[in-house]
Amino acid sequence: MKKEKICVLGLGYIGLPTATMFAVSGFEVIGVDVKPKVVETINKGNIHIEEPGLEDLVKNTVKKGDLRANTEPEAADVFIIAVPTPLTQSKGIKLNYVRSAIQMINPYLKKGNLVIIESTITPRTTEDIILPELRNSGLDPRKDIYVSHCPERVLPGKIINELINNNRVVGGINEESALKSRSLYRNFVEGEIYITDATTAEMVKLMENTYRDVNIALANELAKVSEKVKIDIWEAIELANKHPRVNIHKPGPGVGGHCLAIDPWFIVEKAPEIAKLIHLSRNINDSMPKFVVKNVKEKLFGINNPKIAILGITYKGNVDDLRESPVLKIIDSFIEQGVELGIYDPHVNECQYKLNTLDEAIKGADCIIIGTDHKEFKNIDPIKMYKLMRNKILFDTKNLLEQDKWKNAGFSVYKIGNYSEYNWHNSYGINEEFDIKKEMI
Ligand code: SAJ
Repeated sequence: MKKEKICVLGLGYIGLPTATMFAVSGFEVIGVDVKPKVVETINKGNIHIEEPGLEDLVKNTVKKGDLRANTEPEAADVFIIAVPTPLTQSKGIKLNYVRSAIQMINPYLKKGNLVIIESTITPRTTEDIILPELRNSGLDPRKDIYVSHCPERVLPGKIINELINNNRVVGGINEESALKSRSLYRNFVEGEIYITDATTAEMVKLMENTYRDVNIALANELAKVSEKVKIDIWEAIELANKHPRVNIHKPGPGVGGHCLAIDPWFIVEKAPEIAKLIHLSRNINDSMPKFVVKNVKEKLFGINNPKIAILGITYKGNVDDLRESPVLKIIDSFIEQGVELGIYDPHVNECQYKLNTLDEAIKGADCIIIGTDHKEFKNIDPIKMYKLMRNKILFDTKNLLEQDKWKNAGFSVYKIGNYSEYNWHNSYGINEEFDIKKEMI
């Protein structure tokens, strides 16, 4: 039997794993990317992004001939669009990559084809922009083809597992489109696949990331308040979350990545006069890099020509992704102020800054900032760091390191939202020891 052919446009963090999963599931898949280097890398069976488990799958499927890449699309049964939808300087949504992807597939579209938009888009984009654009193919998208918005909801670092196991929402321009899309994803999705209309699916995806962004903004605001009332916000959040209906997220240096830091703006853009909480939350999260810089400068007060070692610059732990990383804003601010920096990130090979080894970054430094919660950092030996540094200050924006271990090694340890030195249970966590001490009082 002839294999169904799928053409995936955009071979980034979502497009490439999705293309690969369809190739693994028995489809003939053509991946399209405008960057010749990406196409070349994939055709050699290699990958240009860091994602656990992906490289082996790409290698195998390319070898078998089930996945190949090109800079141009070709005729297929299904077209999946997974190109970026970035923000403009003024926080508007740039739809030009989606538009040009549709323009690229229009000459190849045939009756009966299914077109799926996976890229995150503003509510009503499928109805108001994608359908008119598809009409330029000469076909009537409501009668001749099937069209759906099927947003991806996977977490970078766990993409393969989540592609298979997460529940999905599939929104069609009509019921047939939704049903056809559901059967397609069924080939590898083991989670539930819920069907709805395209606009609801657009909104659901944005709401998920907005919920998280607003929740993190609350945590960040509470962290700032905790410094005023002199408590450790990390302990307070852990205790509040013991309540069965409370789930406060974690404070940090800000919110990065291409989802949480971006998606809420899609809603704000559509309804600026209504979406006030969402807008404010974005501003609170965007204020965190400045807050970190101010805090660290206070700790460095009186030190001449300080050097700061920044460990971890990606937007979150254990990925190589720098998109919207708040740590880059922290770095830029220190560079602007002429502060000497050592920068170390075991997951990043190349970026706009000069990267150091851990020892180079730490040597002669006065302060370490933990910017990202990479798992490797937990094994850093504070005694070794102590010997290499001039002053011994640790500012852990992610509450990653064992505070007592670093304190015992001679470090002054600070976190966001932490004034625990004022508290009588300073060296106790939320553990048995803490409960015992409480009982004694
Ligand atoms: N962060 C905090 N505090 C927290 C949790 C996260 O400051 O308590 C920060 C992280 O450090 C990071 C940012 O938020 O800078 C975003 O990280 P994340 O792990 O929450 O999310 P993403 O952007 O990697 O992936 C999200 C996921 N969405 C949800 O969990 C609702 C993922 O499922 C989506 O597929 C993805 O966005 C997307 O593509 O939209």
